[in-house]
Amino acid sequence: MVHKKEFFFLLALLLLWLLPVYGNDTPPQMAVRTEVTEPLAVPVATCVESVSSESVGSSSQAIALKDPTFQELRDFILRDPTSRNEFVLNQYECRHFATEVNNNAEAEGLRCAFVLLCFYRGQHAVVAFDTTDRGLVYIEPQTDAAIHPEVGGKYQEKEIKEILIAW
Ligand SMILES: [Ca+2]
Repeated sequence: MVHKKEFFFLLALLLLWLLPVYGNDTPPQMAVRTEVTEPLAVPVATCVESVSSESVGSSSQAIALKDPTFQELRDFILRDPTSRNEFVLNQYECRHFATEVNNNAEAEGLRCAFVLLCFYRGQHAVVAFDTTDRGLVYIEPQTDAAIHPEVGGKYQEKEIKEILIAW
């Protein structure tokens, strides 16, 4: 009898000791799993949402803009008043001419690029259009002239190191 009692007592103790161990062991594992899956799921969902909403915005903008023919570019640039603005040092310079032509062209639905001709010292801002019949045409927005800048070539007597085009 004593042996049986002791046996059951020990068995009960053992069960009491084991149960909390198992009880404690499983929830942290589950908690770790949920912690791992949840952060993964959330950014993916956020990315999909933000990408789709951004692409809707940019694609609807892209539809509104078109590449001009050379004639359409010519008509626009001769009509555009930007080149009549006065160059004012440190106030209204090449980058302002280029920005204004870019914005005026796109307000009329013509896709226009802001272009930086980078020299070894300094830069010069112009614009460009990807014409449907003559390809990429660079325009000097201070004079409305079509120009032909090339890397390694010269513009206003400075060697062009790099041409950056932002559409
Ligand atoms: Ca643009």
